Amino acid sequence: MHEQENVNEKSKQDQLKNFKVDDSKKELTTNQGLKMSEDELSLTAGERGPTLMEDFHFREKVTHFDHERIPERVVHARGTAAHGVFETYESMEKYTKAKFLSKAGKKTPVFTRFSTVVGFRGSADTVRDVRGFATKFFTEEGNYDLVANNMPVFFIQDGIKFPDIVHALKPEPHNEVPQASGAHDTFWDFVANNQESAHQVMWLMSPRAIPRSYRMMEAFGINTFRFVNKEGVAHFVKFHWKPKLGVHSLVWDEAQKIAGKDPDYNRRDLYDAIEMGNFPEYELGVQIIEEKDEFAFDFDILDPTKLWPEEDVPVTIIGKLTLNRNVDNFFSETEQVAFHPGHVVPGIDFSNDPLLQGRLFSYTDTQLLRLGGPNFHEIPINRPVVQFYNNQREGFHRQTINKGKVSYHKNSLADNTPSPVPEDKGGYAHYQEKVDGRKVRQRSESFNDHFSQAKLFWNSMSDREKQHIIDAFSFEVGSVKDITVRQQVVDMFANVDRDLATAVAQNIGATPPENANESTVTKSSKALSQMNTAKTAETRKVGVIINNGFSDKDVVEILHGLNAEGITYEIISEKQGAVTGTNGGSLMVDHTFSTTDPVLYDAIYVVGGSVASNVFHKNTTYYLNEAFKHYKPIGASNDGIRFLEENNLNGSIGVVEGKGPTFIKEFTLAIAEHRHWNRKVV
Ligand code: HDD
Repeated sequence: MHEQENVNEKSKQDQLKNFKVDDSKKELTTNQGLKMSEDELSLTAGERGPTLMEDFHFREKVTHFDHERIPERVVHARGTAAHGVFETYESMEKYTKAKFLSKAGKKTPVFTRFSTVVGFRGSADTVRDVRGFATKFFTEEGNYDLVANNMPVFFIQDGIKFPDIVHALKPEPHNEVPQASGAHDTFWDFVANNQESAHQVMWLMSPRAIPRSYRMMEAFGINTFRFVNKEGVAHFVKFHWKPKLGVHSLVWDEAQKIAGKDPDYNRRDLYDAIEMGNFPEYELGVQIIEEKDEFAFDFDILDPTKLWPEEDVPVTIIGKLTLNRNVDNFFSETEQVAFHPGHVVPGIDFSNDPLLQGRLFSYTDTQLLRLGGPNFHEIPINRPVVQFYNNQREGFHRQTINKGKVSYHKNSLADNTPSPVPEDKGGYAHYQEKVDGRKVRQRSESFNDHFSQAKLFWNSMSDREKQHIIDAFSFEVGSVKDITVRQQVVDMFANVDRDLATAVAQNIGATPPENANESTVTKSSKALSQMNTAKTAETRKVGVIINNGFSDKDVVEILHGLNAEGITYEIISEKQGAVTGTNGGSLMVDHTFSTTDPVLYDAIYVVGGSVASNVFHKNTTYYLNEAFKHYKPIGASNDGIRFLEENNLNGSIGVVEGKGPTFIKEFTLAIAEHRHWNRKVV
């Protein structure tokens, strides 16, 4: 355990080392440390007789197995996580006394868990859903958790409605259908009858809901927090994560297919990237509003269904998160990690955002059930890297052995310790916001505008994103069986945009809105469209389709060239083993056509080979057309070029052919583009 001044980026890993066990090459023992001579046969009365009660090894092994499941998270059950480091770019002392943000270059160990929200623990990664992005900073002042989502707003304004939205979104209770999907009656019935959800639903229908990778999504703390500095001056703050690789999404047809071909798609992507040394990076940004400007906006800054447009309140980048180490054990680390937006450090405080206030209760409460008692903070992944001292004792699975007979405050027997720490010595003291009011169950009128920002979002979308949103509404609401609910949804979104509602109505057999009270907002925000994001080919994955008799020299040069651009690739052919080139060079095959699929690649590169069987031909045609349909870059060289010609793809947008450095350069640019939306796809 470290004392405060020793905390550095390695502190968490050093701490975890003490708990790691390597069972390989060891002798088998029971949990009591007893070496066992047999592990496959239970103790029986005679070779064909019944098992004996005294078989402690059988009992221990099976009992442990019988108890191996814990409740999955009620939301965000499906997830994956990694360790990393957060580095502060510049001191934020002016705004916050949080020590981990107080010095340029300061490094803090972190653990980040990504998740989908609605699906069960075994559900597919690429469903249409919000994604969670929760980070635990192991700071010298204790754990700070930033529990964020990949959309900047929420469905509801008050924590008391969280059970309602989640019940409506989860599989329906009578038949537990559908899994990990909002495309059903109860969700849309909730939406139509809780119109504060309009803004987030627009985000949910957009490409943001099917990210290409956890490495390529933004995230947002959503709730308004406070920064408090040494002088006690507070500012309102919102947190943002901005991925270095830009924000990129799948297309819907692809996302659905991936859910079958590789349900672990996003999990695998993160794990593989980290194993390869392609460490995901995200910059932390903050939007800051002075307390005096609390009422300066045309929305309430405490309303979690509203974002603060970046054009009005710029995002200042203050540090960088790098994920650089996979977990050793999924259950011990990823499953047992327990986040809580109420885990704060001095200098970070709450606002009266009613959703945040609700969250502050829920997270500890849920861990008590999920992790089986009040000592979950002692589970290795959850421990702060500074020692904790207080008078809490006992409870299930207590690990620490607290010495002495005093476990109360105040006392004289232990000199009144552990002693509270004054604020100026680093003790947490809540910001002394002045509040007074009657006890009411009422919301301020300033929370009542549900459509202006939904319209701002719509206005900010490119044509491609708008079409995605129309298609998503048509699929989701079109899957609703109750036609009155469908109509209610159409009528509701006419308040956002009449053309949107009309297009959806036409697709789903509802009546186009007649007397729409369409929002009059004309403003747009560049920051909201993914079209304006960073573009790079780095870490993208190319499927290389190749067969025996390929042209070694050209192809090896190209593959090296792509690698040098940070692009990764997998060799796909008809059979496993090696493919051999005309000059005798060979490449190991990673996948046959049947063990992978074009939806699992960012781009396809066809090389072909002099030997092309019918099977090779048929599959190459499928791979090319599927990639083309999903707007992906396609490259071809040597024998591969004739496949382009056969499929009438040559000369199309985002289709590159040729050889040598020019081809490498052009193909890299095409890959960096992510998708070629201007392509004509029939
Ligand atoms: Fe929550 C988990 C993010 C509102 C109650 N939430 C959870 C996780 C994320 C978020 C990323 C997964 C953490 C992990 O990986 O273990 N939640 C959010 C955001 C919200 C939000 C960004 C809106 C600003 N949540 C919210 C409300 C409530 C909860 C309003 C309840 C009143 N959330 C929970 C929970 C979970 C949870 C039930 C389930 C598992 C857990 O906490 O540890 O307590």
